Amino acid sequence: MNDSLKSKINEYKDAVNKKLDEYLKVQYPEEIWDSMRYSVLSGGKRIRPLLVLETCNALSGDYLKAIPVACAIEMLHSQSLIHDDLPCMDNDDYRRGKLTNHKVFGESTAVLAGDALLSFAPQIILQHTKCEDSIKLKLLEEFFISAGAEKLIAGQVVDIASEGKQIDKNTLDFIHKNKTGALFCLSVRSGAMIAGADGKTLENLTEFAKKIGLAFQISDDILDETATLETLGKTPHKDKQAGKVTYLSFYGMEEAKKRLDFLCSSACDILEKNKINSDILREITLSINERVK
Ligand code: GRG
Repeated sequence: MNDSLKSKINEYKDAVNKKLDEYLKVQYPEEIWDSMRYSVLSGGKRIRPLLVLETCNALSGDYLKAIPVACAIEMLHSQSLIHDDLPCMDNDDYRRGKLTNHKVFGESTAVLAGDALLSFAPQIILQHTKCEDSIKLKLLEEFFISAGAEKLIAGQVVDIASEGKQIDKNTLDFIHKNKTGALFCLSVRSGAMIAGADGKTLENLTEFAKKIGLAFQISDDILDETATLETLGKTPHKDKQAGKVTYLSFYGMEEAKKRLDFLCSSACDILEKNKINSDILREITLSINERVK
């Protein structure tokens, strides 16, 4: 990646991290804000906020206007990780190279920190996004749908119900289109809506986001098997231990990598065909493929 792309990506990440820190100001009772801050400000690749800001920028929007929604989506993502790590779900001790939220703050505070992030995030969109009310309403509608029983929660429910079972490809796709793909789509669409994208552009970008969302999950499944606690930041081999079917166990390594490659190159084709000129969206796509190289 060239230096100017690296510096733009760092500019985006710094802007998001600064605002997250600002929005999540500690108040009484401190315990809950400390717990929320612990997870949200604990690193992470910030891929979803980057997608929001760069999609807005690539469509000639002002990316600064998209920062509140980028932060809100990162809060939602953090909430889903806190709850996913709980003993009643995936039961993980490590996340982003640190102890999981419930290991530090206890289960009841971790549940409440997730709940608090989920209700705080849309307030950030509502109070801080400078755009027309009709766009703000649409951002909120898509945020709530993505977080709810039609998307994120649907994926999680079917994932849990499928543990130890030999599921088919449609079920596997359903889980990950919702658990992972939904927030990729929400990110790209939110950035595009703030830039004032038309329906056709939104459709094309949704197709792009679906492909990189699935690609990201395939790379995640491969890394769960091949990476270490140090590089992964969380306990490896969890999927196998939980008896989960993954893209890796379903297709085998060679085919899984082929699919990952295909999804990333067709995502880049969508950008090119539709003249969405963004070296950063392209670079993010390539980096998803590079994760497992
Ligand atoms: C929304 C109310 C509500 C509940 C959430 C727990 C749950 C229901 C859903 C689980 C969603 C989940 C954990 C999906 C996994 C997605 C995924 C690939 C996470 C890893 O993302 P990275 O690698 O993480 O971008 P970093 O740490 O870099 O941010």
